[in-house]
Amino acid sequence: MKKTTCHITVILLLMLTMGCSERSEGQINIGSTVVDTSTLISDIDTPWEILWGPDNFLWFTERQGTVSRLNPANGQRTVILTITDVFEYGEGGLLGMALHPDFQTQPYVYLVYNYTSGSSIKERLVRYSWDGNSLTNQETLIEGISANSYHNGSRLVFGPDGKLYMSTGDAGNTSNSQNMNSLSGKILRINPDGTVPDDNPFSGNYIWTTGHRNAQGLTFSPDGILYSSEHGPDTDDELNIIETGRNYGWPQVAGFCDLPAETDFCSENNVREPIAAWTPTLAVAGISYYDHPGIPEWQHSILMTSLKAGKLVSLKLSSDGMSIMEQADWFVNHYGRLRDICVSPDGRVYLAVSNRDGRGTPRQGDDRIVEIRAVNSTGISTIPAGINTLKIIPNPVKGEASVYFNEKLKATGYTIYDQWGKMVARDIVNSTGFKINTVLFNSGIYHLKISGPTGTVSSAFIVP
Ligand SMILES: [Ca+2]
Repeated sequence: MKKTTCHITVILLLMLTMGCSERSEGQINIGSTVVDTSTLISDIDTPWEILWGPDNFLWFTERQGTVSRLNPANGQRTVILTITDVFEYGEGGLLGMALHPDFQTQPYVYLVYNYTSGSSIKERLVRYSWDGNSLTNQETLIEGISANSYHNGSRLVFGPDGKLYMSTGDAGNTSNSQNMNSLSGKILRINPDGTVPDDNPFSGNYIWTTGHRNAQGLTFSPDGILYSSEHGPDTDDELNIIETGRNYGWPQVAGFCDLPAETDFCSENNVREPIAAWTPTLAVAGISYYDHPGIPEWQHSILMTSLKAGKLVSLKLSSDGMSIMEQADWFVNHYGRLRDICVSPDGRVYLAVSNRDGRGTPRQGDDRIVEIRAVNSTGISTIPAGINTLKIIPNPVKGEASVYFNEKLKATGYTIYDQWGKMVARDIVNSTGFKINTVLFNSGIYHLKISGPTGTVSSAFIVP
């Protein structure tokens, strides 16, 4: 099999200049887009998973066993769970997290962590319930997965099919990856209640794909393509497209099927080659699909963090999402080791810095979560100027709507009143655009008021 398309152009850009917003630590150019960079929270310890919650807060895990909720407006952090039997050792500990996609009616939080059983290290997938203040009622969904002090995966992500996807590492035993009786070295597909989906490729088995070494990045594109980053051995870090029932080759294959010893195995075992591979390795970790006009240069790209290489990599996808057209590197050696990434609905990017993970050199304030934000968010720029501008799109509102207002308002919060003047919703505002959700509203006319230091703007909307 020949090497698949991977035309990569490396562009190194890092031009730090004077910042201008309140907490800005500097600006850089992403192509022609100027972004502010700032530290949202510092002095945390090995943040492993960061995600944007449906409550418009950031949620993150730290490897030692804590789950926190972080206010993106002011960096205020609340610890909502400490798991006491987490075994943090080497690369292991509390790892991935995902929130149920229908969180409003099914407020479940899924977590993966390592623990000890006798003298061995294991991995389990658990589910907690969010009660509005803390995570309660741990339920074990899968346990006893072989783990080790290294190669434990484990990223979690929900797919558009409502199923939970989980990566596992080979646990330092390369024979696990091709062993259909082992859940290690795989990507698993799981029902939200922890059972095996009826339509998995291997009947009665969680296994979705085989032949993985240690995948620590998972993200879906809006087209439903599942991408995964994977740590290679001393060569061949990979970016893969995860396809039902395919074999990703480890330990017989690293990177592309390009060595004589690899090609036979690849053709005999339906091996899916990566869409990109890197030698020397970068130590690739969390990935996110970026699709927002805020930073147009990153639209339709996979943004990939790296630990050893200490940089953010943007990978521009082809229109069908099946190959990579261009690579660019950002923040090279600027923050140090980068473990994970997430994107807010208004196009801000958050990076989890991981210099306290035992492999890095902590700097003052480490570890931290960094925010990257376009100075002129294009989420608002299409709205005509004028501080009284307030748009609710669409209106009437069935379910979710986007709210746009002038950034000069410097809004800090919004309130929604029903037609009798009763307050039905309120929240903080931390950007120049946000979403409202009316799923739980009765039919009627409502008024949205947005307030800031310069005044209040309001607009009516209809829930049919
Ligand atoms: Ca190879």
